[in-house]
Amino acid sequence: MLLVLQLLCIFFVALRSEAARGGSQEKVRALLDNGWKLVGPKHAYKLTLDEVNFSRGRQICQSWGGDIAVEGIRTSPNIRRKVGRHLYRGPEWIGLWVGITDTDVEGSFKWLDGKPALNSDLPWSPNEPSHSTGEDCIEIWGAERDFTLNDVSCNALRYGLCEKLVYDD
Ligand SMILES: *[C@@H]1O[C@H](CO)[C@@H](O)[C@H](O)[C@H]1NC(C)=O
Ligand SMILES: [Ca+2]
Repeated sequence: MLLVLQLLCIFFVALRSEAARGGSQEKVRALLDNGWKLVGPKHAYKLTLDEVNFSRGRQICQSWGGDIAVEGIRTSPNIRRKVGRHLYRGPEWIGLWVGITDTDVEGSFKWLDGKPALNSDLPWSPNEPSHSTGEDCIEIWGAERDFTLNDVSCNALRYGLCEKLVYDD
């Protein structure tokens, strides 16, 4: 009797996890069909179709159910490079908006979720940050510059790097 109960339990647990997996696979397929790319363990990425200013980029990413990239990029510099390789379009002076700004206090960079950007979060290009007047937003430059960072005016036109959490485990 006990054995039968145990077997039934195992059977139902297996069924449930199968259903959960099927559900998230459908979700992932829909994302991929919409041009999102899975990069790294948890997130999907997609660029805005046009070059836009930072706030417009955020609007577009949010309308797609994401935001300008923060969490996945913060996790590891290699994710930054992988995302760049998958999505960067060039030319080299047109980078990708990433979710770090120093709009509040000049020189004090923060992620969009309010966490301070550590030095290790800021692999600058040589001679950057230049802090020219109003360079409060950050772009990821292209392969030519090893996907390093540049501070630039938030009004500049760049591709928004949108990020969406896919696997929340
Ligand atoms: C950003 O661009 C949008 C439209 O492309 C424009 O309406 C808006 O004023 C711009 N924002 C800033 C802060 O320049
Ligand atoms: Ca700069």
